[in-house]
Amino acid sequence: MNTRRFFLLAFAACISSIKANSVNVTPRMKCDTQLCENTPTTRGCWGAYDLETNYYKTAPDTGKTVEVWLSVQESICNQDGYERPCMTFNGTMPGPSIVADWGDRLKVHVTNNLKSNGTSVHWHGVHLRNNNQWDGVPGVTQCPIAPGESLTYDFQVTQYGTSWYHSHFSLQSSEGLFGPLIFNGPASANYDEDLGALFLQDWAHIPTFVEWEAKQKFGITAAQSTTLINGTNTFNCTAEPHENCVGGGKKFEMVFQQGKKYRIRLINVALDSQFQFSIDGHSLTVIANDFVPIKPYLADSIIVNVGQRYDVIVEANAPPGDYWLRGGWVQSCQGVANDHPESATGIVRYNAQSKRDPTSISTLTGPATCLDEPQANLVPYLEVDVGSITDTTVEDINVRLTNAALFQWTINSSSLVLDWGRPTVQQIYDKERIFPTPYNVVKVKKEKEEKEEWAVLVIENKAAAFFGGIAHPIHFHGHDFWILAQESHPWDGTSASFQAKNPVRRDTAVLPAHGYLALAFELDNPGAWLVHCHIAWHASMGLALEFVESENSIATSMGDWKTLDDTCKSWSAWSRGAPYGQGDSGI
Ligand SMILES: *[C@@H]1O[C@H](CO)[C@@H](O)[C@H](O)[C@H]1NC(C)=O
Ligand SMILES: *[C@@H]1O[C@H](CO)[C@@H](O)[C@H](O)[C@H]1NC(C)=O
Ligand SMILES: *[C@@H]1O[C@H](CO)[C@@H](O)[C@H](O)[C@H]1NC(C)=O
Ligand SMILES: *[C@@H]1O[C@H](CO)[C@@H](O)[C@H](O)[C@H]1NC(C)=O
Ligand SMILES: *[C@@H]1O[C@H](CO)[C@@H](O)[C@H](O)[C@H]1NC(C)=O
Ligand SMILES: [Cu+2]
Repeated sequence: MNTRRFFLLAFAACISSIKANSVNVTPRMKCDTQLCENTPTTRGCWGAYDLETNYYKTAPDTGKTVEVWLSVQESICNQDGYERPCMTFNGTMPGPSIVADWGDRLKVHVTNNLKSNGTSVHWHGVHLRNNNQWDGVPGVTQCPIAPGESLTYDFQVTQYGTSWYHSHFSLQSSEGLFGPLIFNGPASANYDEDLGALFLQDWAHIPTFVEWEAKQKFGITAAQSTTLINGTNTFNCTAEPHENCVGGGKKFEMVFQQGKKYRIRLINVALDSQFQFSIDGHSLTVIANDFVPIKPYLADSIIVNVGQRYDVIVEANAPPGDYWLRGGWVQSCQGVANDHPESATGIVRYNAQSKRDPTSISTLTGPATCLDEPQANLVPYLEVDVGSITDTTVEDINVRLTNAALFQWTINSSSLVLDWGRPTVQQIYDKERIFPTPYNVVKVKKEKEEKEEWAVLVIENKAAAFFGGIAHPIHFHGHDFWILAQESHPWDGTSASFQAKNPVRRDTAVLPAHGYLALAFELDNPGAWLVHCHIAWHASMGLALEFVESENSIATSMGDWKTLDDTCKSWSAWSRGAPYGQGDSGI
């Protein structure tokens, strides 16, 4: 594109963003300044916008719509040479990449082609400003999509960076229902090529719904069978023969060209595993955590907890050869050993024709405790301080056994259980003011509508020592959070430890064992937003709450009620004769 045409296009986009900004925020007037194109040497640029743009307050509107069709279906997966039934988007795991530009509108038509499960799709980390009904949580923002039915998710992309979409229906995402969700935008360091998503994943050789039966009874049992790197790996059938172990798995491979800088988007989509990512002989320049660009820092390896993303740049500056890429299990998070820790590898080659196994070695040691990357490293590029706090919620996490001797996680003694057929937003629309206790609803609202106000959630990890090794990756819907404190010791009940000046900001962070996590978020998005542990077993065992934010504004901020009703009617008709009942919290 020539410069003049680019200028005109960007200028038009800039003007239209002032008129038609659906984020309901003040657009940034940058139209008069020099426009700057995003190139390998100017990655901070984005036309009339850039890395300095406060994306919580303003966003481009490209006028462009990206439309995608997804089929949710039963499949047979052979990711590592071991065949098993699974569930996929369009027959592949990971599912198709969804890629849009910052400021695009995204329309995703989802059809449920499963025989015996409902489904829903969640856009992990996406704010969905004033668009709560597209958050994809059955029992909170919608009824499940019944088999044979379709639902169109439709929202504006106001953020940029790396994430994933996944089913939020029970344990389905661990059955294979996830895929890359990439929003192009500026970056805080330069690179030549974007290699896209790189998924870190654990994988069992039996269906998750079967495993679940045992998990509920015994709590912590063995880890998943193996790990996959971007959906693929090998498995040794000689060591564990089985008729389904048919072979054909292969290692993930990536080809580097000497001297080039590559952007890789790491995403942990595991059921319950934390990974340490590294590439032998190479260092990583970390440029973003979740959807938040950070001041670049250099690392030999990076710890990625479930639901988290890190964008890294790797320079191909090692002597040409073959190198192991590692996504090893963090044993201090696991509590139990994985049988094949050495197998969590892929290969980086400098010569695409090479077939050799690398001989490179790693001298890295795993961390002794289950934590996030050091807070001091994760400095947001766009500096935003926490504003005036008008609401504080304190919640204690614990674990208990039900009368049927099944494990449940609790938040202030209440374990989440949703009714898929009666989502929170529908109750709000029907003006029910009191929600069922197991919905774990916490109401938050502003004192003065016109003011900027913030809320705080302090989560204390009170689980007894027997379960005490366990940290929980806590994920927020509808918001980024600002980490006021993240400590491995009990909270003193005061704000003395809180850091409000441009603290770490993201949408998924670890609640340390025996410790606490204090999170601030701006009250700028009316809706029913789930907050939950992203370990799938724990979410199924009820480790979640819902913020009902600015309740009186929710109905008006969500235009389309007919779709919600239609989805619920179809679900209600189908579920009466459904072969299976709800076997967990619902999420
Ligand atoms: C997914 O499959 C449907 C048909 O089932 C097809 O129409 C659609 O284009 C596919 N989507 C993608 C992203 O490949
Ligand atoms: C979903 O389908 C699986 C079989 O694939 C079954 O085990 C599970 O019980 C079903 N869950 C619900 C709630 O329908
Ligand atoms: C990982 O697989 C996805 C397709 O699922 C692909 O788009 C992406 O480029 C792969 N990642 C890398 C780093 O090669
Ligand atoms: C697979 O397992 C068998 C039996 O334990 C062992 O002899 C063999 O070396 C293993 N193969 C590989 C490639 O690790
Ligand atoms: C949860 O329990 C703690 C400790 O008893 C209490 O201080 C807090 O107010 C409770 N939180 C809610 C939302 O009820
Ligand atoms: Cu958890």
